[in-house]
Amino acid sequence: MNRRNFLNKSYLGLSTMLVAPETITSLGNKSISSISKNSETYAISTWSVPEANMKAGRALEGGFSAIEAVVKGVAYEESNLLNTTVGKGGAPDRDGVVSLDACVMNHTGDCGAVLAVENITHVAALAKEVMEKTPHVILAGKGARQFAIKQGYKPENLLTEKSKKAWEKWLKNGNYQPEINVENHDTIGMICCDNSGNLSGACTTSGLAYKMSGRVGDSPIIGSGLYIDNNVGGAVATGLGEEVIKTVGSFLIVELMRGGLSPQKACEEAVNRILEKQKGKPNFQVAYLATNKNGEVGAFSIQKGFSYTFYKNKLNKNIPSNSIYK
Ligand code: SD4
Repeated sequence: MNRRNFLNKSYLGLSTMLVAPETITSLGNKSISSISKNSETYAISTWSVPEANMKAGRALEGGFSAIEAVVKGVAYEESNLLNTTVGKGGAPDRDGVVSLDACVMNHTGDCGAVLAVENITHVAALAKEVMEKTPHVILAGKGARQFAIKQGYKPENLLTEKSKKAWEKWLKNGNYQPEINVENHDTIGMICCDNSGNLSGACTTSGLAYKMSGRVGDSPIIGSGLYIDNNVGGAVATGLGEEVIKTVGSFLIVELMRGGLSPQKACEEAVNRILEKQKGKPNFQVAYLATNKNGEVGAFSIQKGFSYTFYKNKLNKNIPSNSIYK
């Protein structure tokens, strides 16, 4: 099933059903231990990514841990040539070079990230290797690429003919403006809950199309593009990374949930933090997706058009998110 069919078959209006009301009265540190773990596995991802999300959901059902499942899931989009904002086939920077960003975070609070990596498709898996096999959290650029090759990753040309043509067309004007076009935002942020009730997440992207060389967005920045606290919940971001970084969006959402907000309310508050700084209607998109330890899910965006994919009990659904601007 292609993405658009999947989107068309989505269950409109289901978001209100899945986003439970404020059932958590307090997630403050003292009450955390009394919250029962949700041992039903589930996977959530930003945007309409049915295959990737299902891969993760099925991996969880097969007994894989949340961190293994997120990496397996997002790998699908990283090698999907039709997705021009993730992995191989991703839009290049202004100089025609595809550079990828990714990070992962697991239930123990360990994390790994790779920034501005060229020629390596599966950067979320690479971020997991940084987490597991190095004393560091972040590897960038050449060093990340060298580490990947040492780990046995094959360098590839990530620029497809289609992306090259689109870039050449863009070069004619060469005007860089952040775009709110929904189709231009497909960065995949994924959070999984495994059968031990543990949460892990991954975020992987080629970043903004035609960015400046060396530009890194929110996606590989722990706390901005992704944050997990296994006692509280997790959050992921997509959209204009600069605005997410300025408000440390994903960390903010997790802290708001720790303070007692539902995932939905926390996402809304994080979007508001961005809007507070804007004069008038912003011309960019930022969207958040979050879950807590009760298995509740929330999503919210600035502009309309954001949706997320939710896999649970063998059902994979695309759910439209609410937004500030309709
Ligand atoms: C970035 N947040 O690099 C990413 C872009 C994005 O869907 O989400 N695109 O700023």
